[in-house]
Amino acid sequence: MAIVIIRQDGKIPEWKEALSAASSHVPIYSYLEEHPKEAIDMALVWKHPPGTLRAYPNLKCISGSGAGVDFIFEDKEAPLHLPITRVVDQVLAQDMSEHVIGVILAYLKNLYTYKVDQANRTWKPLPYKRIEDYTVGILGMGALGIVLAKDLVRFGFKVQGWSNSRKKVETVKSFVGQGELPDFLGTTQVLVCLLPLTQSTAGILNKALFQQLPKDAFVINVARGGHLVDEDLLEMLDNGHLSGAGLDVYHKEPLPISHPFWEHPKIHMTPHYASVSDTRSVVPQILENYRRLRAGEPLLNLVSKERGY
Ligand code: NDP
Ligand code: OXD
Repeated sequence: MAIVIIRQDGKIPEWKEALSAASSHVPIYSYLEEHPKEAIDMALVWKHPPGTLRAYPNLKCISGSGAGVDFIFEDKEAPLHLPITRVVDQVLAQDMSEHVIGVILAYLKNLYTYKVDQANRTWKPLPYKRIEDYTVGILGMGALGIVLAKDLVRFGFKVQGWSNSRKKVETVKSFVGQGELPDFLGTTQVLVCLLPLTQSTAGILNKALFQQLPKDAFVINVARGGHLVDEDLLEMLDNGHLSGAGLDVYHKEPLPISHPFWEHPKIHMTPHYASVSDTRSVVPQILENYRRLRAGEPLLNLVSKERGY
């Protein structure tokens, strides 16, 4: 019985230390060190190299160490018949909410423009926008979207959300399914994508969707690069329909240096770091799931194979 950590972002020591500190009796290994493959029953993964999970003949659970699990489904060699779990965490949700609110406020108060003006030594006061005049529409009202919606309401925004199932969040209008998407889009001035990347949501941020937003809408994608059709965004920014975009995620990460997003004046980029699993906060749910796995009890935060999230 043991857990292996598989990730390529240099954070294995941090995760190993946090897991070991919280549980002295479960052996924790990095996939890069010598370790007994037959002893591994849980793999804690984040963008693992495809195929690496095949090394573990007694694996019983794939534990994603972030909220999104699209990278697990993309690994065609992964044992997808095993239970897959993901992270649902209040700190992750709060960090995401703070990031998105920061991007929206920077847009409403012209902070992106003033940064450029400062670099050019230009003094040019601009009319700013008020929170009370803005409706934020959130695509994806799950663990992250709902926390964001509640925070935006507290700030004084009008807020609406779109999801598969109807949500009841005070003063937040709930839209469901393809049938209600046009009405949702027609009244959304700032669109935030917080959907999981699945077969039904890939490429959803496309020209047809953007055209249904009011003129001058601002788009924020903090979900996955695969949601966005890059050329469609560029076209809708350049023809003046959209006023700007805040992007945290990209088809290829790091974004290749030749990509047009880097130099686009209406695109404001961050490097997929809107919200990051905090080991202190997340480790207890990983170890609780490990205990449940060993005890044959139902796992927390199970991913649905049918829905892909
Ligand atoms: P959840 O699974 O909790 O929520 C997903 C939401 O999307 C649900 O409300 C779900 O509806 C809705 N949804 C899914 N598919 C559809 C569809 N086809 N049509 C309409 N609604 C749909 O996910 P989280 O909130 O935890 O995370 C969302 C995503 O955010 C992650 O998958 C990840 O990609 C991204 N993320 C990005 C980070 C970053 O730093 N940039 C950090 C963390 C996460 P319903 O509720 O009815 O099921
Ligand atoms: C996640 C992420 O899905 O960091 O948790 O993108």
